[in-house]
Amino acid sequence: MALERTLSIIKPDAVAKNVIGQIYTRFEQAGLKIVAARMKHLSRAEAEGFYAVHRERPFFNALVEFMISGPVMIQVLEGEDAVRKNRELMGATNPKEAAPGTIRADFAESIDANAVHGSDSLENAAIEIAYFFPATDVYSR
Ligand code: RTP
Ligand code: MG
Repeated sequence: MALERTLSIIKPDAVAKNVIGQIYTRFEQAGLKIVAARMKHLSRAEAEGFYAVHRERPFFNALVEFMISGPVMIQVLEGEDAVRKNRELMGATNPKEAAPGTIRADFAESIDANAVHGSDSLENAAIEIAYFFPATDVYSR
């Protein structure tokens, strides 16, 4: 299996709940290394640009409003099969459907305030990592 990188965002609801450390522990226990990290309060333009693929979806405005409602914690995770592994740790988009023990089952309230983002493919991971981190700020190890 290949060493991969994926982009993870701890969304405003989970930052407000003070569970950054608990979520980081799950990444670490799954063998994912944090190789870049940054806390940031996204501007509307940054959030809209990040979610540009969803621009035509009915939930786009609500998603952007939520993502700019407070600071987020953005990290690059590195490890074997990192994209899929992170999605597995996250659980289903709707926390009501998320498997027990997943981040969303344990920390998310609703499909809008669902605690975390994770890249959904290796291709999108590369695009999303570059959106937030210059290559020199990612410390592969
Ligand atoms: P994410 O991108 O945040 O990791 O989540 P995801 O892949 O599981 O879900 P995606 O389809 O990419 O949607 C992005 C975010 O938009 C919100 N959403 N709301 N009301 C709705 O039907 C709906 N569908 C999606 C969620 O907050 C989702 O995480
Ligand atoms: Mg997605």
